[in-house]
Amino acid sequence: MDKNLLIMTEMPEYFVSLADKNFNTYKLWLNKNEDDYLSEIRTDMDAIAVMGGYKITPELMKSMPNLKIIACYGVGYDAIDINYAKSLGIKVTNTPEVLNDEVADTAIALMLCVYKKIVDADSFARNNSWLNGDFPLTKKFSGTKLGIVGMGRIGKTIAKRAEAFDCKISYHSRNKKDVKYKYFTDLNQLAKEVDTLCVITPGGKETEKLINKEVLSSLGKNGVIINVARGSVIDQDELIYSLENNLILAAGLDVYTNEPNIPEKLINLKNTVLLPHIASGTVETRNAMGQLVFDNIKNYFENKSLISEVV
Ligand code: NAP
Ligand code: 8YV
Repeated sequence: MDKNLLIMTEMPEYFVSLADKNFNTYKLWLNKNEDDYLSEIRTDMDAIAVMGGYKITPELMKSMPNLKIIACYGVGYDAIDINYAKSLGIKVTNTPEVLNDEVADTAIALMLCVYKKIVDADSFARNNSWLNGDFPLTKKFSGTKLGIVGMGRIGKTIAKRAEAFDCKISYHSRNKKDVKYKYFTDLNQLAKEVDTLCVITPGGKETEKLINKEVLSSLGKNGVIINVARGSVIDQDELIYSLENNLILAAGLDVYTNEPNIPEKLINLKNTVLLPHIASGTVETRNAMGQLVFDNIKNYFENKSLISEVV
């Protein structure tokens, strides 16, 4: 297809090879001077493919007069100025559903790692500390009270898994959902009620610092925070303060406010399990996401309906 696709960021090989076979591809990240390269090609670009965290600003969109579609390699599209794209008639697509299992698996893995101190126990075994005595007893996860903040596609998938652990599940979102779990309109009330608060809302202005000092204090000294949403959803400074002062028990985090930077203080804490934003990061799931990114772009240029347009 004689269309020009700008790939902004390094992407899994599966997608890149599909794109190479079907479009004229322009790979921004391979260029030493990205600004010079962009100025050279920008007016000819018909489409953009981009990893979730990369900002697509109004200035960039405005500088590309032929741009018709931005395909985001992720379900969260908070880094793209959607309203501005709409105002220019540029379509935006994302990758919902295909990563639900993966992200839910990661959320549960974080819960188990936090409660059962799996990462510490691994280090303990490797450095032969066992020779000096047994690993300290940990905390049972099965049967605990789990509060899910954001009962959407992934939230429901997390709940399904947590049911198998006999967790008592409740949730908060702006609207009540058609699910059997207990609904809390008030996030603070939910935090007071549960052992673990698992955050899986979208990012962006609407949810910025939704988990604030008050919510952390409601969760209390035995409470655990799991964040597989976006770093922006939690007030990171307040989270660090609460962890340092044992105002909450522990946190399992996949996301941070200024990725890929993780604050030194979080790294040094003993009551955190930290992942480098890998919740959807398996070959199988990233390939499925890549296929969806590709199919959306292809459909657009074949005048077929988009599979997952952000509306
Ligand atoms: P979704 O189906 O749209 O679900 C989002 C949920 O959040 C809905 O239940 C929504 O319900 C709720 N929500 C939205 N705004 C809210 C607010 N201000 N306060 C409380 N609840 C709010 O999205 P999804 O597919 O499950 O994905 C959720 C997010 O997970 C993505 O947007 C992305 O940021 C993140 N994610 C992270 C990773 C990772 O690698 N760590 C991977 C995939 C996704 P209401 O509209 O009723 O409030
Ligand atoms: C991706 C994500 O790792 O889907 C999302 O919202 O955060 C992750 O699946 C990220 O978008 C990078 O492409």
